[in-house]
Amino acid sequence: MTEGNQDPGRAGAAQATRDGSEDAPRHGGARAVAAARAHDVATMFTLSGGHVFPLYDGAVKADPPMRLVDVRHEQTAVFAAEATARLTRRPGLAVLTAGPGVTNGISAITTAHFNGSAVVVLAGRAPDYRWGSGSLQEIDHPLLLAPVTKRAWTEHRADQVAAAVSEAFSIAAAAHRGPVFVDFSLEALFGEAADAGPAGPVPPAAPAPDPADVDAIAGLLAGAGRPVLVLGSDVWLGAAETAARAAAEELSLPVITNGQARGVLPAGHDLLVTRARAVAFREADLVVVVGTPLDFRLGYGEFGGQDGAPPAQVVHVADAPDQIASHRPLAASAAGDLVAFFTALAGAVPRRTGPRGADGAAGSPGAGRPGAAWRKSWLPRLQAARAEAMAADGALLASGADPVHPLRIYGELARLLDEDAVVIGDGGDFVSYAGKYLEPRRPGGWLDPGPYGCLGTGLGYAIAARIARPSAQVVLLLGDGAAGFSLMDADTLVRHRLPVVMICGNNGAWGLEKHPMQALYGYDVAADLQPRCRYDEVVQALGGAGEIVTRPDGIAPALRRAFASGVPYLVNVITDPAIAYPRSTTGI
Ligand SMILES: Cc1ncc(C[n+]2csc(CCOP(=O)(O)OP(=O)(O)O)c2C)c(N)n1
Ligand SMILES: [Mg+2]
Repeated sequence: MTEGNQDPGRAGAAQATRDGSEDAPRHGGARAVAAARAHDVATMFTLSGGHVFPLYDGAVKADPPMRLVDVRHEQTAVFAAEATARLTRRPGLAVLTAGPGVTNGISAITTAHFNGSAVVVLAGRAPDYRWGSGSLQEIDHPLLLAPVTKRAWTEHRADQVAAAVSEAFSIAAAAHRGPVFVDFSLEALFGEAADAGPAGPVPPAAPAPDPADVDAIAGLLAGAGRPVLVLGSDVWLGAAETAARAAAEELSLPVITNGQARGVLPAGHDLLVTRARAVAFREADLVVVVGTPLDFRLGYGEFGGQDGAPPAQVVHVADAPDQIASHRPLAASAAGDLVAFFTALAGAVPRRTGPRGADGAAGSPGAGRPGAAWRKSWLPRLQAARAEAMAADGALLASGADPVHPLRIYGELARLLDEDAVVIGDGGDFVSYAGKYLEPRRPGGWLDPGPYGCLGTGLGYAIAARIARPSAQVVLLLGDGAAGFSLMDADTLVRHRLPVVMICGNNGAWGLEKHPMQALYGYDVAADLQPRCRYDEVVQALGGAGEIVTRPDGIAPALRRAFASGVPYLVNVITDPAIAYPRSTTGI
């Protein structure tokens, strides 16, 4: 086990304080760790390299030591930091060594950029005194990182390290959140400073949206006949889940959720019509999208307009003005704190519809009741479409087909999941099925890769989830292709004693690419993987456990063994390679 840094006996003489403000000379690494801790960071995810040794020394000798989780690929370290931010809503920290350590982390940093995740990446950097002479791994990282971070810069002075780290965390955590990168020249990190330098600023609270904007949205809702409210990840990340649910309930708004907002309305809630998405988006006259971009996942914000009907009016609400869509006309928009938005909206709509009455009928004294009009026919229409979709699923979720239909796995898994389970998806078709058919009962427990769609998030997300939610079930759904990117980090689960249930939907193919290529060209290449590859034995070889399942009735008992095992466990389910997820969009 490599958890020796947890041993208080190893804490040395140079103790870090929470604010790093005492005056004894300490190296930049100790200053950085103290500053990170002052921003609520509990864990450093990393992969070793000499350029960052002082950050480890700082972690080990802090009092108490900072938990250090060493992984097998830098992208896993950054994905773990990203999942920490997404699950705990406090910033995540990854430490990468110079050069290839940083470049290996870039896909994960970009994922954090697309997901609006508050991640700070601290990195080593070749020494200043030799800069330009070609020392090992000398490269100017911030130039590479600038396009995918909120800010990327180099710190050259030991006495500025604490301030730089503190500033990085403040920038990352301020709405709209995102990754921040700082690299430290060897002089800054190994050099000693007597002074911690100026303290970094506290992240500013997002301002409330302009009341006039909220009022305009309330006016649109008051005049709508078929409105839909779409909730996305920033509703969760902005801690607005309670306010969002209260507003939806107050206004009787049909709700569709995506990303980390899944679960804001729990599975089975009257107003949750995610399963009737197609009907809702086709027939709505007003779509209010909050906390998620109008990207390919939402048809780029084009709703309705079929068969000669006018397109729906679209409202976009985000936590910061630069997140408001500019690629399509909007009927209204608002930017700012999302709790304040939902609270203001719930109050503003009744004001626009008149006094609240008892029966809600138009033209009666109850006409002012929020949602009066759409409660009568629009909501029931969506609820009926939802019921129809769910009834149609039943047969496949219970499918006895051999080879296994992937949906049967979710039929079995849904029965075993606790309310607070964390479910992570890393893969193609296999994970698309999960996104559609596993409806969370709480927000903040679902992690998909987000709009950047990067395969390989799996083990990093799982490591972080296990640490962030120590008593919850953590389930990682892996396509067999996706598994190849990060499965070596099952070793990290084993070394750090982090039990996770991994379920591999093994169709022996890059399914999400194979089927579309077949459809386009009538043949496919570069899309096959080894059939029945024993990914379960990979995890066993790394010190975990696992088993292969080839028949539908073997799934439930295997999952039960996995949950009971208390170790990293991979259930390798061989699924039917002929089955393609029925996809209506390619995202292009
Ligand atoms: C890093 C990265 N490389 C390639 C892709 C393109 N891609 C998207 S889905 C997919 C296939 C995934 O296969 P698998 O994980 O086995 O899931 P399946 O579709 O077979 O269920 C590929 C290659 C990607 N999204 N990310
Ligand atoms: Mg596959």
